[in-house]
Amino acid sequence: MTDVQPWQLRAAFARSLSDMYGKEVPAYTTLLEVSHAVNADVVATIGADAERLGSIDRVTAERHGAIRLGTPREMAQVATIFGAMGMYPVGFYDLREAATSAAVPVISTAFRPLEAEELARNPFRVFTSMLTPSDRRFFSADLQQRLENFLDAREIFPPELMTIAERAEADDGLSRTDADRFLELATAAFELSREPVDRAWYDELEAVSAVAADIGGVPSTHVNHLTPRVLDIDDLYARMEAQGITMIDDIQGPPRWEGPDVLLRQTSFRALAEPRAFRMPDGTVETSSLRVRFGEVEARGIALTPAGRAIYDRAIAEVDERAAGLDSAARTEVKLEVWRREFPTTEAELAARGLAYFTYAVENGTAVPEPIVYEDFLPRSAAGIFQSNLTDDGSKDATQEGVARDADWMSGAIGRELSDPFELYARQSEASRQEAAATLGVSPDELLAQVTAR
Ligand code: OOG
Ligand code: NI
Repeated sequence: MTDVQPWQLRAAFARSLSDMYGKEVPAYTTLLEVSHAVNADVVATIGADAERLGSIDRVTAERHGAIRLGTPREMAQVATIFGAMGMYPVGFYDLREAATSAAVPVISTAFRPLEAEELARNPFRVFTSMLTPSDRRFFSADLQQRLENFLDAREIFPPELMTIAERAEADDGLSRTDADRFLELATAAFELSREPVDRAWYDELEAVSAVAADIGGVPSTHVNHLTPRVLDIDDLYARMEAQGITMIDDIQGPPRWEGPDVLLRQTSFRALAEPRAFRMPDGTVETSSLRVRFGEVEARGIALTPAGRAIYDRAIAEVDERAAGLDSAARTEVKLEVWRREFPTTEAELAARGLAYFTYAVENGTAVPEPIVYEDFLPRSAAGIFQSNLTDDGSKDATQEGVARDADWMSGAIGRELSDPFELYARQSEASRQEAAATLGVSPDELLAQVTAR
């Protein structure tokens, strides 16, 4: 018998990380307070509609984190730690390609719960990136070798944590005592280390890429940011600026508009400079500062099907092209214009054109479509978040051939299957359609025809 189930570990871990981060990064605490105030106001203003994409309890507890690791071994270890909490790798993101200005030599996946029930219990997800030292566009053969030696020698997850995590996965939960120890060790593994940083090594990597230095320049890892969810991100942005916190120029992703919210809108405030000890080449220790942690916030919308996503990708590419060099207000205008041309203004039309995923509730003898919330990330937005928080663009030799990486490679590196986000949404939608059709005594095709005809 286990006392603590995976979802309870996940919820407790999200809380524990959030408490730790709040103590270390005061602006994060401000962000949480403002988020809660915004959410309370939205609920007070629009009532039940505010909960259309998740209960207010879920949204209030909802966070995502971001971490950055160095090696397949570290990825496999973190997969075990997250597996203990019912979180599994979903999707593949190649930020080397998505980043347009700065050198971002990483590929990523996101660990999250897979099933609707588990997501409803606690949707905690962690965007997890992994360095690509063999990519010659960023690293010479010599630097690759020294970087891999450095990474292979470090131990960021203690053996005791790994042992408990393996037990949790095998037993589908933990005893109370093990759970407490697990939470303590797992939280500590993501705290910012106070150990002195080797100045020369850090600087050498930073000249290539600030992200590479953040990952491979230090013997530990840390949470890069934790992101609460808000129901009105434009209001949040204004309130944060009013509090004197400078936000990045844009809200990434779709614009604010009159139609349904789809996918994900995100914004952040700049990395905070924090005092850090450095070991100098002559052996002395000096205090300087590093900007490695920041704050981010997001609003989530409806999950799009591949057809809907194709429209989104096209729209974003068009905005990028037409708005290059424009200021933030002008970019927003272009975005809005493209959106109004490309996206339908109602959920019903999204459903009818097969652009978004829905489940089907049976009410008064008819099926009512309900949107499925997007649980994943967006490569362009992720690259935007990475880049907007770097002080230095680093260097990338575009004449070199990049090393090929894809979902299969990542899955092999982690030693676990990577789920395809589209398949997860499609499965959830299909199961609900079958169930609603059975309840109503019609075929699933008839059900769909009835729903989309309305
Ligand atoms: C991860 C950036 C991606 C998001 O919300 O898209 C991300 C990172 O900076 O390590 O967190
Ligand atoms: Ni993020």
